[in-house]
Amino acid sequence: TVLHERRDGYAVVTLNRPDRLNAFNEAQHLALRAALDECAGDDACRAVVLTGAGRGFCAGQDLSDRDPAMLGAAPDLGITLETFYNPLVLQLRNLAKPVVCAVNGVAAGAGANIALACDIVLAAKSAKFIQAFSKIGLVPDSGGTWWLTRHLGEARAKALALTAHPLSAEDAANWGLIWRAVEDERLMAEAIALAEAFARGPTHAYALTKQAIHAASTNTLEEQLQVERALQREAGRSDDYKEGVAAFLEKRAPEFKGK
Ligand code: LHQ
Repeated sequence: TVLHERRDGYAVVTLNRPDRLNAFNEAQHLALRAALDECAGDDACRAVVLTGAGRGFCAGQDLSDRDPAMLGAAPDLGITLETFYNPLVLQLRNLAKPVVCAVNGVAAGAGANIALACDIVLAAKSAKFIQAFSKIGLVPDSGGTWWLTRHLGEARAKALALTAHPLSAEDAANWGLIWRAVEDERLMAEAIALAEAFARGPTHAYALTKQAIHAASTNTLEEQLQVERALQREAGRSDDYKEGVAAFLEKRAPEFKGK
């Protein structure tokens, strides 16, 4: 259900249920969580690319899954979120290395919002982002209401959520929901180029940068300046900072170790 390729300095993790557009069942959740846990714990892995096999990225929850929490007269979807989706969103967000999402095709429901939980989202021009939830009588989950509102503002967030309008990759990029829309045939090359660059980068400083930007969402300027002070103090003690300055002064490329 998930392919996990370990490459030189980074990992490529591929959702792999293409006949279901990589919709999530329990097995795919567990396999993705295990792959990301391994990436998190492996110092040799300094960036992650997340993508999907086949023509879709991810169609969200597999609506034919037999998860007991989803069955019966009064299914408890809260249990499904609490058990699987919420931890996944936080795992992606809190991973102490950059996560690049290569959205290769349609990203619907929780599939769209899991893409948005990644640090840098590249999408193939043919891909679409669909907040499909309202079509089946649900509420956007997996952070959807948070990402849409933060990135786009309430007007566009509400329209996307209430209408389930399929947002093109180019509109998503122009609106600031994702980093870039790229030609379909260039998608993986561009995602890999980013991961390769991150794999040679100051991994610890990247992790601190993620933390700082996440904190900014809810902080005042005064609070955020304090966050930056604390994180910069930590970055300033790293080997990579020493190396970065030395390389600059010696007019050579830095050799970051990620620490
Ligand atoms: C699927 C699915 C799918 C199963 C395509 N499941 N088979 C959280 C907690 C608990 C419960 C509920 O949900 C959540 C979060 C959520 O994610 S809710 C939202 C769930 N996702 C959706 O509602 C999206 C459903 N899919 C679609 O609307 C379409 O498939 C999209 C727009 C994604 C793609 O349309 P097409 O390109 O026309 O493809 P298709 O519909 O023909 O799909 C291809 C196959 O994949 C097809 O199977 P088949 O056997 O006919 O070839 C679909 O049944 C299957 N598939 N999504 N979520």
